[in-house]
Amino acid sequence: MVANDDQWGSKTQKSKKTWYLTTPIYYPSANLHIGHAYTTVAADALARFHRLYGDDVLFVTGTDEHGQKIAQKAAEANKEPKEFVDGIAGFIQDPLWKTLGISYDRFIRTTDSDHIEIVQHVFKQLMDRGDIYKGTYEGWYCLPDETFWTESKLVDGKCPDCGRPVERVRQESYFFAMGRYQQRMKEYILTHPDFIQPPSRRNEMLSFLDLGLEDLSISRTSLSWGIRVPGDPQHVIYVWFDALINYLTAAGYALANKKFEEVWPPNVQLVGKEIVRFHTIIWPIILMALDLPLPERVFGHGWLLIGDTKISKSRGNAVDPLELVEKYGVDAIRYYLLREVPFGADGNYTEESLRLRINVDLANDLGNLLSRTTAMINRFANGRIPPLTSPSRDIDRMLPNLAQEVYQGVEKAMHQLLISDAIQQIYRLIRAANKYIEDRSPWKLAKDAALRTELDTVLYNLAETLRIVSVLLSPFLIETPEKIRKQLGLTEPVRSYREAIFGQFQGGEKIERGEALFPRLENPKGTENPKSDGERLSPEQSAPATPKISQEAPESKSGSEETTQEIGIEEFQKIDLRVGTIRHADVVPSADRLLKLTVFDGHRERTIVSGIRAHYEAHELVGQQVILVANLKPVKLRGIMSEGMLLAGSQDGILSLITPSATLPEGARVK
Ligand code: ME8
Repeated sequence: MVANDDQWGSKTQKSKKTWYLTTPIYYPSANLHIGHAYTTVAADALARFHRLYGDDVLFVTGTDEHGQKIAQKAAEANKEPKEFVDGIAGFIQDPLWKTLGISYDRFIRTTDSDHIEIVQHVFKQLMDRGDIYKGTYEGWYCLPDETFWTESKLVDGKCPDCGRPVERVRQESYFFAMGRYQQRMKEYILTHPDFIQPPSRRNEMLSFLDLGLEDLSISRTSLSWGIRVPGDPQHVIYVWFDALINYLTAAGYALANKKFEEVWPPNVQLVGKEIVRFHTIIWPIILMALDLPLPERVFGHGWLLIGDTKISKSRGNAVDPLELVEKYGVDAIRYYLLREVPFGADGNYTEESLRLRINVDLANDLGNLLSRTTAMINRFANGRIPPLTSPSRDIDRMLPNLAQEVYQGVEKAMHQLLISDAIQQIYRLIRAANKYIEDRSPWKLAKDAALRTELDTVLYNLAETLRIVSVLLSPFLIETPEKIRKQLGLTEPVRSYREAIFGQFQGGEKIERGEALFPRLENPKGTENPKSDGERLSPEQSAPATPKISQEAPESKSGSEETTQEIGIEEFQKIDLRVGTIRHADVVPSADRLLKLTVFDGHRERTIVSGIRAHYEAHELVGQQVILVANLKPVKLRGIMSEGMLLAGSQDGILSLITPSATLPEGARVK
């Protein structure tokens, strides 16, 4: 598939610079939780996007294994520190990141021998340049954050960052002479508006610098679990100084090959907001002291919270990502992490919001689009994608135009690290395609042979849109794009983002219907599904586009697969089925799936609210005979009391009301 570069605003030439992306390296003090998965899945989506975009990508993540906290945890577990971290670092790689599909190029551990060498090399270089000197440190230390604090910075005698108690430390120490870089650092931030993102974090860092910058204690004698200071083995190097240098090690710093020149500096460094200070003050000053270029962008994203509390290992509210994957599947979890919270802001995690995303966005909007489209191609086009025709109606040009607009929107959002926005763009296309099905009602076009070309155009547009959706979703979801493509008869994986150009199907490709992409989850009792973005729906409305015939009937993926429990004739006879005639039909304002029907049942007129608006125009129903469940308990839908239910059959997005084959008197019993 060849796309025109100008049209798509993409690059024609690969840049020489490797696109270098990092996450924080996490403490293997306990198993990681969804907060860590949040950063890492976001980084993975960026890495996959850039690979598909044609960049050579170096994506690095790893573990920060030294320091007092880890030493203490190892002692508690009755293990040697190395043995302790080996277990957790191994688990993080496999099964954790493997299961979540994290496509890192290097998993760096600070106990790796090349890293130890580079840290000592940097230490020596800075000593030689006079940026490291020996002195005595007297002050406070926050163990959970592994951070030194002077008396004046404490808040109520506690750590100003996390509010936890600090311990008094007095020891001989090596110092990094950061203070002298204060002005240079400030100027750098001011003249590089993209360096710290989002802008609120930038302002915080400028204010921090204005308070004055002290030299940093970067060695400890009270601890043996760490990298030794070269030439002075009594001292081990401060864990943050050691950890930040991982970004140099992974880039190939000080190796005798050319890799470092191609890689350096990092294009994007993702971190949580609590460690922005380390990454935008201490880290860049180390680089300034080494005469190296600074990272292009450090992005401090917000926290996942439960209630008002940050999810964290030490607060005991950790949620295990593997348990969630086990329950809901990897793409559901990736989707939720990437879509739910605008990247940068804090956001609340709840299992309920996760289930809603699965039901509404994945099962309803995306899953139904695929199942309806393939079902209609099967039924109306013998299972083969019809050929591309040039559309004669404006409505049939809408999806091709929107697909191009969305592609450009996604690309722009991803370059700005607006991951959730990029996904929302893709959903504009998915939702527009679902609406297009309703607007064009292919099952109606299929009734008239003269409308064959129009029907072909509609089916082609839908298949192409889904193919494009499979391309656009590729950085975010790791199984679903392939599943969509398989059902569309495509065997090749997505290789380039530029495949998202409209018009690639030739016509004649054989589709291969498969299972539902995301089986719909039953709602826990008492909860409802919002349609999208917060709108609450009644149970009937929240039915997927493949409608249920009953509010209470169990959902079925398709009618033919349904298995039901046997019942006796007495139970069947409890259902009072009657013939009725629809006398009036109106739309229900603000409920785009509902019609309000007045049905005469032989005795009286009843109001029945029915979720069939996508399939019938109100006026075409008036006068039609229907079968109604006459003894169904009334229920309020959108404020209207609905007194019964109509029988309808449905499969794969096609719905038809059941009607007697000859006119019968209203009130006639149906048995
Ligand atoms: O700070 N919400 O490691 P760490 C969002 N080793 N992101 C979260 C999160 C939450 N509730 N909880 C954790 C360290 N994270 C150092 C880093 S880098 C040279 C050294 C993510 O195990 C987020 O990226 O405490 C945060 O910055 C990181 O995990 C902290 O991981």
